[in-house]
Amino acid sequence: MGTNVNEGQEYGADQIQILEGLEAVRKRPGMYIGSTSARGLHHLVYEIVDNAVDEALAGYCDTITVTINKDNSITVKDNGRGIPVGINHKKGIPAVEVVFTILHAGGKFGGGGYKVSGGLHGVGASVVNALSTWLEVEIHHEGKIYKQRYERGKVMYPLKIVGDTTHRGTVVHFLPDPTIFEETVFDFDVLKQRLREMAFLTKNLKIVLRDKRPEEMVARTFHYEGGIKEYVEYLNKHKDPLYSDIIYAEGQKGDVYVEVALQHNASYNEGIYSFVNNITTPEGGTHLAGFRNALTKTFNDYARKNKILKDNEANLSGEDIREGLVAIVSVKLPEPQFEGQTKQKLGNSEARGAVDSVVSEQLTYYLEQNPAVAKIICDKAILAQRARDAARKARDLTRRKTALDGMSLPGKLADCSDKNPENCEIYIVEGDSAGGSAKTARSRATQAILPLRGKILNVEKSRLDKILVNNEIKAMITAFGTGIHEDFDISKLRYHKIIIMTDADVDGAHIATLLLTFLYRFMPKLIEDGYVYLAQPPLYKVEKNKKIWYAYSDAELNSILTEIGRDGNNKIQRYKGLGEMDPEQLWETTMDPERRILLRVNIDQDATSELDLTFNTLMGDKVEPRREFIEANAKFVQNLDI
Ligand code: TTJ
Repeated sequence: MGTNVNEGQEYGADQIQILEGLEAVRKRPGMYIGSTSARGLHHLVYEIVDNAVDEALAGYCDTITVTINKDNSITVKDNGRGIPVGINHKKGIPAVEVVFTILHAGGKFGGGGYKVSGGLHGVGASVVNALSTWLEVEIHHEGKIYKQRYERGKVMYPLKIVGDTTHRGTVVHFLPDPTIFEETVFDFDVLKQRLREMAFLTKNLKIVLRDKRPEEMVARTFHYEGGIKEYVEYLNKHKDPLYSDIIYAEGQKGDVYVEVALQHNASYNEGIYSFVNNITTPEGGTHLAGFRNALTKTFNDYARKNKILKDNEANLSGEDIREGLVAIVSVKLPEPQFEGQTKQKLGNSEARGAVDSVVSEQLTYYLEQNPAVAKIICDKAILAQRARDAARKARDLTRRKTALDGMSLPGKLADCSDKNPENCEIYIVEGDSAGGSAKTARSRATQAILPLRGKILNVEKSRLDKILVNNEIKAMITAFGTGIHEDFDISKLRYHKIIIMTDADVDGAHIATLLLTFLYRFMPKLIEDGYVYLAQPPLYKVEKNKKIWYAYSDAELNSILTEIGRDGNNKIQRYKGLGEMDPEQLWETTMDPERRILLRVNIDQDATSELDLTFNTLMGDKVEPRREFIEANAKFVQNLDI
């Protein structure tokens, strides 16, 4: 049915080349979308949405709707001008067909706007098509609906007109190929996070995410008139902003469009997130360097000029000025060059100067107009400077000490006898009594025990000088052996498993979170590389006729009771803490490598500004990991003001 748009289209050498191109994508999908795991699956959606966002950036589209359908297919719809349906003269087929069947053909057809290119993932719609069981595109253009369908990248029929319309825009509907992807179920929260980020980065663009899989459809709308200003506001929502303005600079230098928003909070960390053409650059690059340089220079100039810094006082360092800073640095440029191992670092040198000059000019002006805010920031930076001096002295002292004494291990540590780190694990245990049980229970050769007393310092709420004199923190740093921050050296790690063992209750979860926060801020690589684990003590002990079962969740308790029969002979004990277990029980349930459950802690690599911890269960066939704990901790860093 329908009218053939390009009657007599011939499939010649060009078309054969096309098929070979998409065949290559199907043979080595990882080369084009990074992986065929859940991460790669979700990238398909971003690839398609990126095209619609380009149309929004060009000023022709203000709403994008993404729908997860019942069958886990995805529909992306925009109200832009529509992918061109006219014949592309070079290829002799409609431009839309070029977009979906020719590798690396982007959506730039002489129009304005910035085409996202480069980076691992800016690979385009044809890759999504190649990796889909089927894909249908519908274009509403000048009263007509044009349609084409592809299966595994192959054209099913020439572009045809299938009806009339009063709308304009593009609809793409696709089903990821289950023979390519290990995971084919979309995660609403993962899409939500990225789409929200895209909406923040493109002011006034409305993005709707709908999930039709549940009985009742779920929908979220992301629409931010303030763009990245609202992004900063959102990131500081749970923090304690030091002033009410969000400082904002925007401008264009040559080909580079620059937008920056910032605000300080009362914390001691910096959270600067940089983007190039709406793609996150976790490793920064020239745009970030330009921003930092402008910030340091502008504040020092201001502080000198206004006698906040005296002539005989040292300059504020960049780090001092960035203490408690939350900022978004977003640049758009026509041909971004990505560098570094993971291609996540901007290399274009023109971006450095562009960001530097836009920020310097507008920030200087802002500070002059807002002396009260300027004073607040300078005062915080001066306090940071003093604390940093004190911390440096404390650290020099410990460095000298460790150099002289060799390694003086903490007194509380019961070390293991094996000296090969690969065989060794260290249990960080809450409380002296549980620590005592663990010391008795452990396998001495490979398991070390470090008991920690009571409350763990919240590193989010203290400056470095305070943190480095804390006994618990010092004990962990010396026991691990790696050093911290820029001194960190993974090759000195003394244990290849760092296992946090706390009570299975709210307080235990809180302590575990504080410990994870410390590790994340001081030795993030330990988490990134998968050395950090959470022990999972059981919640229940069931006894019947001298036989014992342990349950690690309510669900498991239920299934045990179903199995053994629910009668008066069952003795059920709810463990409230590690202390209620004798050493033998602790060994059997939580420490014996043959029987225990460990959760490995990860940092979600795609969650840029909203750092999430994820947990992988080791021995996952045994039981489900404890849900409450994960839920309490999943939104880890975003809510780092624990
Ligand atoms: C290009 O310049 C001429 C007018 O149309 C421009 C264009 O390609 N617009 C466009 C593409 N709008 N929307 C898209 C698009 C939307 C989706 C959902 C998917 C793809 C691949 C493109």
